[in-house]
Amino acid sequence: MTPPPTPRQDVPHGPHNRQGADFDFDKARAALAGLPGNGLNIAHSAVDRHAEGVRRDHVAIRWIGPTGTPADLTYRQLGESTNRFANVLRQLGVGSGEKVFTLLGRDPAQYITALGTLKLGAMFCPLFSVFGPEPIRSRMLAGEAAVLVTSRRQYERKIAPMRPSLPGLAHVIIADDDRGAPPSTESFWSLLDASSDVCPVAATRPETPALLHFTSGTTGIPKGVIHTHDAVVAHYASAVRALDLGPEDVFWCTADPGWITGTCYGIIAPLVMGATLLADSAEFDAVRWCRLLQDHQVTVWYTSPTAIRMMMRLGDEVIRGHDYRRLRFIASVGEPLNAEAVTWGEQVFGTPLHDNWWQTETGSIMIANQASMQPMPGSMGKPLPGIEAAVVERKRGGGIEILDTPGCRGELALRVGWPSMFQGYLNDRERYERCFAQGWYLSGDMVRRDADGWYWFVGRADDAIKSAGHLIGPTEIERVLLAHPAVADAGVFGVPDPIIHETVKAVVVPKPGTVADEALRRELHAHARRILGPAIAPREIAFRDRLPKTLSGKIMRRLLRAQELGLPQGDLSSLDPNL
Ligand code: 6R9
Repeated sequence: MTPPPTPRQDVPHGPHNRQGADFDFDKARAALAGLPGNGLNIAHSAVDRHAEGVRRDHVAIRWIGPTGTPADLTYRQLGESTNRFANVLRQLGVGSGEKVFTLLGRDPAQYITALGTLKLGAMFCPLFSVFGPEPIRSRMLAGEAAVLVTSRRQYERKIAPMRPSLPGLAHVIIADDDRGAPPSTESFWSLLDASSDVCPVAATRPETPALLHFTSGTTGIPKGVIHTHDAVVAHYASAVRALDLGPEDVFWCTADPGWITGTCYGIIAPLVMGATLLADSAEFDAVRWCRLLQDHQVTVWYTSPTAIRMMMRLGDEVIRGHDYRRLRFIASVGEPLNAEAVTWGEQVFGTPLHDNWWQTETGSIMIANQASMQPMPGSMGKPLPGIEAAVVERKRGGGIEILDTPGCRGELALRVGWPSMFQGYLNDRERYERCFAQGWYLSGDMVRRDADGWYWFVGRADDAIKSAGHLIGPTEIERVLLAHPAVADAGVFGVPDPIIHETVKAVVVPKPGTVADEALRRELHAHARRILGPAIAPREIAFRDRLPKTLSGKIMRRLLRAQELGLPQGDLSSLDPNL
């Protein structure tokens, strides 16, 4: 068994919210101040503050490599490596505001790239490494990627063939460069070794753009969500209030940094806190995860309902056979967490699960079963201090009505003005503006608020699919199916799943003269997996003669879904009767 990173005082089991119940945005902002001219920089808050202070020899990142061997990086070492990477970017001619992409997973280079990029004042944009070539290409094009840091395998399989179609991509840097970098690429660790470990942090302001994360809605184009350096104030405050995180914790956020959770809470929040973050390079494996919780003496764990339900399925004996005495707080996000999972967590881990709710657009946790509250199984919780939430109804002629009766149901809205509110959608001002009404941000999620103020998730207002935490836009998948020569039309929607919340189903209309048989189905599965990657490709494909469409020609995915699942069909007034 590996010893814990640094000797710690014993922490009591269960939440204790050491920073006090009154820790809010103002206190977090005051604690992070220190750059000249009221500047604010995420990398300064997360790294330099500690690298130059009393926590410099504390372990910042404990990385578990593919062989299971841990490697530790102290705050001082992280400070030096991120200085070096910022200098590398500067030498490559990358200017502030340019975008540095990663396609990496949980690799030390991911953390160094993220924080080095922010230190320089450039924008960090991580992509899911499970994405297939097309989602990667469309995002890099939309985001005008100047630099990509990736692995040799990802480069050879996905990037090299598409590189001619990405003329703006000036530099590709290979992180696992022990065999040297392939032609037209550079090697991460060699570049790092050759540059200085001294680098002043860029004079960014709270409103300077810092992060670009792509997310999906109903329509085809993935939305590039922009967050500023000010988001760090909310990462910090929410980590105290919703995750009960403190500097002596060993914190494990299991999310991939390609997902906003993996960046904000898998990188930024624990480092801002001065805690130790655990980074596991491997994918989900229930038994190995139990061992990691035990061996690395994880105290706070932030994971997904899908992972919890996959563990539940294995049976209590397997999960119970480990020592979780250090584990005192568990939280989850991304999909609804069913009440059974909350109770199960308490039985096997000795501490309940705390569900919380937020979105790529909100940039940090908004609604939570907070550390100071007894969790309410099945509910997403209550708004964090400084966050004003409401249940609203959109009115026909525009505008909203705020509902306030006990048990009201409607769209979840948040009062504009919290520090991590997104600054815009990349190149889409109009879409951004459509998210707001009368000083409220409209989330697109339907909720219910009970008489005691607890929020309960009802469903999404759009057609986006949530599958194992991935938010998937149906059009992105339909477009890929339509690119197949045998396909005339395609409609994609989510099918409820007890473990991963939803799976992706596609209904395909074959071209006239095409035989809709098992061979075609297999071919379409292979086609979608090759282009989209297995995480978002449809799991099920069905054939039909036609798809239900609106009078304006849009696929009625809701109706298609109802028909396929045998559910009530709802309002059919906009259905084209000729189809
Ligand atoms: C952080 C993240 C956001 C969407 C959101 C909602 C769903 C997130 C949830 C939840 C029920 C919860 N969602 N947390 N649904 N209960 N606790 O997930 O960001 O990928 O942008 O997804 O996920 O539908 O609108 P993102």
